[in-house]
Amino acid sequence: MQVYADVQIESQIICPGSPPLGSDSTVENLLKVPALKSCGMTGKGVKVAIVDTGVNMSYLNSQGKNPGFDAANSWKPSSSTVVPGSAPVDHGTMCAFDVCIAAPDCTILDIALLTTQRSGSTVMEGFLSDAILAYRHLLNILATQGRPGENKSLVVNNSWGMFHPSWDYPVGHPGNYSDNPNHPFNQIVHTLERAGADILFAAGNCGKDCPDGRCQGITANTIYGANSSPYVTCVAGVDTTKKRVGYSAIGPGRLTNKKPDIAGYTHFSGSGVYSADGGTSAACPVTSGVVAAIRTKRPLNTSDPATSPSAIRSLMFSAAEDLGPTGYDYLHGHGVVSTQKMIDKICKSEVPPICVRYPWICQWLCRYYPHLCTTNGPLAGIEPTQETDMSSTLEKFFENPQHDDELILGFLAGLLLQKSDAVAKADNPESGKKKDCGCNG
Ligand SMILES: [Ca+2]
Repeated sequence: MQVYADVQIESQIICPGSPPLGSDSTVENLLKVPALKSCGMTGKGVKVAIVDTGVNMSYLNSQGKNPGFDAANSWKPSSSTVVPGSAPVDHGTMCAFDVCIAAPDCTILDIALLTTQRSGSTVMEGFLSDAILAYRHLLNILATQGRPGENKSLVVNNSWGMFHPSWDYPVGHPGNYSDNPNHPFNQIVHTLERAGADILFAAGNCGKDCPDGRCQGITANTIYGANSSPYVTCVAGVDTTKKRVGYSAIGPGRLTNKKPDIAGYTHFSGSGVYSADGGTSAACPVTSGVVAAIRTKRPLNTSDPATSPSAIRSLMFSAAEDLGPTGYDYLHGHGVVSTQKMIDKICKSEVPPICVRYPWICQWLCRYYPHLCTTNGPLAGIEPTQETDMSSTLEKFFENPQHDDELILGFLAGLLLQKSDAVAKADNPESGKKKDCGCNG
């Protein structure tokens, strides 16, 4: 019986090789993607760099994902033969697919760093030399003056990390990466964040319940180097029932204690690249997609601190749904990524409450006063009604005697505005022209 009970417990936790649990549609529902979309949070105009094995855009299209592709700003290491955007279907294509769950209209930059052939004295050394070049390239993109009105936001997805301390110089060695904030790659990560990029890293797959084989049994303090930088969002993994997957790395992190920061959904059937979009490798781009969706409405403006990467991180962390022990914990960070509070904060707060409750009142206002509904107007984002006859709307209004005072006042205000405008036009048909005061002969 004891053995049976153990098997039952084991079967409830997702491990490497477990079958997928749920699909990308499940994740779409969990992230309230339709609500994001109706608010215009689709990632449109937002660049998302997939720092990975390369992306295959036509495969993404065949899977129903049609993000933009920025070939000019894509990049590959000099030792690589991959063609950005046309890479063999692999890990990077899975990541791009998962970004598109919450940000279907984003623009993908293929940064094919993981195809590097460069070697060094340690597993990490040669790789990190190219990682620095990749990040320098991303810095140049942020430094380039965009067109007026262009969304300058850049989200950087990193579903990679080192698996074992033997891949690195020992802690204390001047070349050490894992614990050394002064390592040039850790430094450039900070520089890129200061320049305005939202950088996300996977927490890694060395969680103690069922670590990836490459962890070689090391499951404590496995969030190494940039994955644990204070300037990035470090993403743990939960399944589509919000249960932590057994391989998701547990904090604390090496460079900063409180890692991971947040959990993303993983181990679902999605891109079709593998049987499951798994690992913290999938949790990370799912979360990057949410950041890209936010950035549609909160584009980077380097002179506005409310749009800084740290402000976006705070927003994400405060909106997360707490899991496990109350408050921040080393298994889930602040909890699983959640969009509801962001939808409330970013979408609804931009619109007066009366318009949220009774959109048609404001749609009529926009019909008569389009200037109220332009980008900077108090009713920005509301589309004017296409109706020409208000009487049916009026009838509908009076058919319901249950209206509260707020609604009645709002409705009256709308009618009065319409009325006063009509009166002004009738009284002075020339009001649109410059008046002749007759005072200067
Ligand atoms: Ca918690």
